[in-house]
Amino acid sequence: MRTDPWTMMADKPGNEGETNVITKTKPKTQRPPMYKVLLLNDDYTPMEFVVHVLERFFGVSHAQAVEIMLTVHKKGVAVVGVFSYEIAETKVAQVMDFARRNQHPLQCTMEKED
Ligand code: TYC
Repeated sequence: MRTDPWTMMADKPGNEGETNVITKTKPKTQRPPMYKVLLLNDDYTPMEFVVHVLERFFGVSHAQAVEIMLTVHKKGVAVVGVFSYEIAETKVAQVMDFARRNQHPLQCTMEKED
């Protein structure tokens, strides 16, 4: 014997004249929030150091690294990547630690994507 809602709700003796409405609710697939990793300009960190950081921690080519570095240099800030919270946190910590160990004031932060 069938017991699925479509069969149960079907017009038949005992269900005469009733309106059969079944709403299928689509399960909302919710994505985890993503975080932008930002690199900030300063007057002291050498350009080559920033380029090296971008190649080393963000896996970009030398040409891309130079391009991003120059964007930060000219505009003051640039998004260098978008990651899950944990990955973004790790990238920021790696950059900040590497800059500090090399005595450069380079700043890297993260920001939740809208
Ligand atoms: N403005 C620095 C300089 O002229 C270079 C620089 C670029 C520093 C990007 C930080 O995130 C930065 N040496």
